[in-house]
Amino acid sequence: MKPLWVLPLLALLATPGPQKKRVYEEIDVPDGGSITGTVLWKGERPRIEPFRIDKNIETCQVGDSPTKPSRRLVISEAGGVEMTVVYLEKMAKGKPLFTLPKKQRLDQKGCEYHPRMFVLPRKGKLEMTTSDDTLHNIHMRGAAPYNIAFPKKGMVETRPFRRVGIARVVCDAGHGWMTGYIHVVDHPYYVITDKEGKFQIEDIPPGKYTLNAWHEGWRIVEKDSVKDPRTGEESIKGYVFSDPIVLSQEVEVTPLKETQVTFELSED
Ligand SMILES: [Cu+2]
Repeated sequence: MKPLWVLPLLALLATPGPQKKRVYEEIDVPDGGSITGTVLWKGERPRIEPFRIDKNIETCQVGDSPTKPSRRLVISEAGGVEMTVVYLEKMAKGKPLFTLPKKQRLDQKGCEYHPRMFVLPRKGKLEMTTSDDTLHNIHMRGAAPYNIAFPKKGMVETRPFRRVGIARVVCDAGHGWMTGYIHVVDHPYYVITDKEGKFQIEDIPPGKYTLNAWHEGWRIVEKDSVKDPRTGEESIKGYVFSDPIVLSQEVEVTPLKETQVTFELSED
């Protein structure tokens, strides 16, 4: 019979260690296929209320009206939905991660983020700047913790991104409509739909996959407003928007062929 002290030791050895992190493997993809498609709006187009500008009107205003059209849901004339992130789920291997640009740039111009939606590879860097002579800040929540004030036009700050996930960006300087999304990713099979809602993912190892389309959501759920005690005037500091929407479908990628896919986004 084994001495009693051996038993806990054996139990310890039998216990699986901490879950091994899935590591994306970079390989050659000589027979890769591609997926092309469109994200389309289905049904009646929602009327989206423009944002009221109640601070720094001279910098933030476009045209004559002190409002800003919402950029959260942009539908082309033909019905394509811009700025939707289309990606393959759980990729184990494929083309190199840094086929996505490793260093990217985020500008603040006319009180908007440019671009307001992008995909950054993990361990990539973001150079942030401002073209406005107005105080802004880049305040991130989620996959990155940065909160950087930009009081001076032309100033530049660069930061690394190590965590995979979505970093939501807002400006707390009285520009509640300023929102952006940084998708920090660990594989390169991510694209963003263009103005016509179109996308293309290339060099995919043949096989069956789940393809997702992520949209930020466009409804305003709540307005965070403050009242000036002297004038009684109300100004909006920020908004709470409806949750992002993820559409999924199964796709099969065959060697050197193009697979066509359509996603339909709607009000319900
Ligand atoms: Cu701002």
